[in-house]
Amino acid sequence: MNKQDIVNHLLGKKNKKSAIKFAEAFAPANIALCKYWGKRNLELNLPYQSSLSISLGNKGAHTSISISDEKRDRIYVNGKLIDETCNFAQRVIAYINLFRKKQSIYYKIQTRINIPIAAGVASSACGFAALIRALDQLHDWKLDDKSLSILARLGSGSACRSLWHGFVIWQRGATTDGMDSYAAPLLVQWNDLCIGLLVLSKKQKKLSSRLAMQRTVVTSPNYSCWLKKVNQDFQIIYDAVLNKNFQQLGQSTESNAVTLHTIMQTADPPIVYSLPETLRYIQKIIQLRATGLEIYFTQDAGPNLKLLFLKKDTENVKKHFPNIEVIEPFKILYC
Ligand code: 2P0
Repeated sequence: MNKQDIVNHLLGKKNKKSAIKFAEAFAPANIALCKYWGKRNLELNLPYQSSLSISLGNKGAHTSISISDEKRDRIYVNGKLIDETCNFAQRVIAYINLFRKKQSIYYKIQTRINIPIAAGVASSACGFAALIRALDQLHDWKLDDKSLSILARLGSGSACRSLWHGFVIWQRGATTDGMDSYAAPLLVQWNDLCIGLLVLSKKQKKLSSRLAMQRTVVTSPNYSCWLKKVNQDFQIIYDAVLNKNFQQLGQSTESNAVTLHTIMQTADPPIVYSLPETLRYIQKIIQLRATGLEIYFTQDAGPNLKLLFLKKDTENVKKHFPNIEVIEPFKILYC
């Protein structure tokens, strides 16, 4: 099955004409605590391993979509019209083409993203998740959560986890069509848990996650070590979340991220997302922990860091990291 077959299968006869002209949806960004890195199917974004994430509350993508009178799609990000020949626009257009039975329908898509774009803070994940929710509403498909997650995955792997707040698990699945590879929320409310966004660079990364993960799979002699490690970490992190064991969560999340970046560096050519500041801050975090401040970090496909700590330590964390943005994932302000 290819992407189009999956879409046709899930939409079935639902692709009725839109009754409404405008829809909007929000999807939170998510940070993987146990990370997805490597695909067993490149087209369908099917992962080798399951992953577990935490969503970032009100940080994410707010997307509106309407049927356009123009004979072309128009995509705006944070108010700016995106050149339709650029990679990002091409990716979005290729995605919406999957849902466009009649080629004569064109869309105006406006997205507001309140996190740095393409800097390892999961902007594509929340972007595709908000887009599929908005499309679902516009066309009144009323898709179930599983179908929405599978369709979000076709846009970007980690997007399948961005449909919910709180902790989310993406089960790798086993079938070749990926109909069993989708995400679902974990019903755990952990009010004391905080995430600190430490943005060290807002520059767009030069190497996409997509290319980086494929290079790692194909060229790193240590990729099999990553698979073994992520399998172990998944269980430990899952248990830590269920038991609200912060030390276990922090240690394993950090170890998972450090291993990922170490393995990436063994790809050929090596993949290095860290900047000198990244390493400087990692050393600072380790030193502060040695003095008794319970903070841990994780890092995605970019130089920025995300800190994990408990609410009681917020003031202390802010004192040591004045530029940090503190997010309480379970304190969600609906606006
Ligand atoms: C994750 N990342 O689990 C991992 C950790 C980055 C580091 O998923 O090719 O944009 O669209 O499936 O989802 C980023 O990769 O890649 C990512 P595609 P995606 O969050």
